Amino acid sequence: MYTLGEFIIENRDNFPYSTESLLRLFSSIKLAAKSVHKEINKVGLTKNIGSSGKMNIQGENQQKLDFFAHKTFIESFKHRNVVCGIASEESKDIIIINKKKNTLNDQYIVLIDPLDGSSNIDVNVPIGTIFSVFKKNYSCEKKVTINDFLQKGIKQILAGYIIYGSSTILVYSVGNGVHGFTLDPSFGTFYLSHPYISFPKKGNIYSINNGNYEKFSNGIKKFIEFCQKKDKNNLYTSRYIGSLVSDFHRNMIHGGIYIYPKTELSPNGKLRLLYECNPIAFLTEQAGGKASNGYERILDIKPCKLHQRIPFICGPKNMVFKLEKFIKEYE
Ligand code: P6P
Repeated sequence: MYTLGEFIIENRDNFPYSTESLLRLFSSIKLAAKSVHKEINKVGLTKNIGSSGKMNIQGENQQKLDFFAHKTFIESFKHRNVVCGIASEESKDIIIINKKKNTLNDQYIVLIDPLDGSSNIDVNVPIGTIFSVFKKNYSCEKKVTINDFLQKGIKQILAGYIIYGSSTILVYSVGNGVHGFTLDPSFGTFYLSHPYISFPKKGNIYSINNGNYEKFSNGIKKFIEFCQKKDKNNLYTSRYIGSLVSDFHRNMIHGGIYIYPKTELSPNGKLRLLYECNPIAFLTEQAGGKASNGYERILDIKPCKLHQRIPFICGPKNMVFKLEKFIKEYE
């Protein structure tokens, strides 16, 4: 079985930048992921359960483990001399990492949701870390600025997530398919377990928070009605965990659409473009699917703010096309 490092080296011709820099990036990600995995697996026995008592930049109640994961990933990225700037859901502003002397020329920008779905921690529902990586936009010599973070999603060089569930799986793509690696905790090693993951041609799962039904636009309501139509050929089923990484991981493997649309109360939806939608959209397309805001491709959208929200739809092409058609017809 390939380890993650062996797989990267084996497939180095499919990565347009230096393999050493990619290995360094993953060395940070793996180290932090193992530390977060360890903490999550015993959270009921440690002081890390529950709320930190603080609100994050999003005005959401920050869980203690949110901050632990944020700190762990930031520290891990700081010590590999390949990341020059980080944006995190848990930090209002960008975090600039000053270049050290033995730094590789390649300098990367990382955007991260350290622990997505963290409100599920104390009820033992799977949660995840989502990461998105770009090359520093402007010349390496220039100081990192916010513009290095506001790049279109199509320019990501690496995107992925770690899902902390019945097993801990690191899923990523560098633009050559989507691959999953399962952590063997006894060795502390990630082994290739899901090579070339792709959406099944026909999906039958739809994931949306039906509690917001009355606040949805007509196009979304029509799609839900279509999925619920009383018809012997209607094979759709609703699955919604309320943890993006878990809902997406299941839908990518079993075949389903994930929808977090705008509502009357949240005209831009809830999910953040830079460190939730862009990386998941990148993986979606690499797995043969489609990701949009209902009108345009997520990866083509030019970000304007670090924490901007956007309506988000991702899944098998035929299901996303179907929903976009309802939106066009009934909006
Ligand atoms: P709601 C978690 O807070 C999150 O950002 C995603 O992981 C999840 O899919 C969504 O919000 C759930 O939001 O409004 O349905 O509870």
